[in-house]
Amino acid sequence: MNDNPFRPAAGRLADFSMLRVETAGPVVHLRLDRPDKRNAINDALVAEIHTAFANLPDEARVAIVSGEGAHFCAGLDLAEVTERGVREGILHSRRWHAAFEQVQFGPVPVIAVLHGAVVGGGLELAATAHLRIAEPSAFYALPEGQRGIFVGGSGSVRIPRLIGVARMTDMMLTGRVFDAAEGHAAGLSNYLVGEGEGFAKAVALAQRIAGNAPMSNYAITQALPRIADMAPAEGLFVESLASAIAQGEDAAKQRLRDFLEKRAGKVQKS
Ligand code: 1HE
Repeated sequence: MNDNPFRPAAGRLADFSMLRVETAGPVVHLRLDRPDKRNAINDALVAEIHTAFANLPDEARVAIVSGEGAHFCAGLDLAEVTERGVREGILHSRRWHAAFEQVQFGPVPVIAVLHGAVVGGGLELAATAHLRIAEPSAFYALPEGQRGIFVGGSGSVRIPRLIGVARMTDMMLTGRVFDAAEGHAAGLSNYLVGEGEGFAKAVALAQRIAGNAPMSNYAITQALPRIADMAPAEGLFVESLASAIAQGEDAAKQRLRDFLEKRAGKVQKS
C-alpha cells in the first residue's frame, strides 16, 4: 500500500523538465531532478527554480527542496561556463541572484534536505533555504578556486552568515571539504539525521511550521534576516513594527487566548 501523501503538482508547476514538484496539503516538495548530471544547475534549471518559487500554490505554507539520486547538487553546470564572456557572466550571476531571492523571500519558509555533494552553487542554494537538514552522506565544498571562478549564486553573501568569512575563505582557497559532521559543527545544517531520514524529518518540521500563524512565519523569514543586516537602532524599530503586525492578526489573538485559557501546549524539553 502506498501511503505517500505527495501528489504531482498541477498547472505551471507540472511543466518543468529538471524540477519535480509534488504537494501534500500545505507542503510543497521541489526535487532537483537531473541525477545523471548530479543535479548540476544549468540556465534552464535556474529559470525553473525561479518560476516554481514565484508560482507556489496559494495553499502552500512550507517548501522542501531536495535532490534526486546520490547527491543534493553538484553546483553550477560547468559545461555552460566556458563560452561566457564578462557581460554574460554578470547577467548569469544576476539570474541566480533573482531566483534565489525568490526562494528566500518568497511566501513560505523553505527547508533543504542535504545528502551527497552539496557543492558550489548547490551549497549556495542550500544556504538560501531557511532550514537545512543533512544526512551523513552530505559533504560540502566550494571548488570555485580550483575551477578558476568565484561564487556567483549569492554564496559570498549567504554562506558567511552561516559559517563565517574565515571558514568560507578556507573552503575556497584550499578546496577543503567538510563532511556532514564537520558541516554541522560549522553551522551548515540545523539538523543531522540518519541516512535516508532527511525527507521524513523535513515533512515533520514542515507540518510543525505550517501549524504556526502564517504572519509569524512571514515575519520570521522576511523580517529576521533583514533586521540582522541593519544597524541596531533601525533593527529595533523594524522589530517593533513586525511584532505589532504579527500580534495584530486574529490568529495571534486566538493563540494567546488559547494559552491563557489552558488550551494550548506548554513549552517542553524534547
Ligand atoms: C557535471 C557537474 C557539474 C557532475 N557541471 N556536469 N561544481 C563542481 O566543481 C563539482 C563537480 N562535480 C563533481 O565533483 C562530481 O561530479 C561529484 C562529486 C558532484 C559527483 O561525483 P560522481 O562520481 O557521483 O559523478 P561524476 O561521474 O563526476 O559525474 C556524473 C556526470 O555528471 C558526469 O557527466 P557524464 O556525461 O560524464 O556522465 C559529470 O561531468 C557530470 N557533472 N557535476 C556539469 N557541476 C553560480 S556560481 C556557482 C559556482 C559553482 O557551482 S563551482 C562548482 C561546480
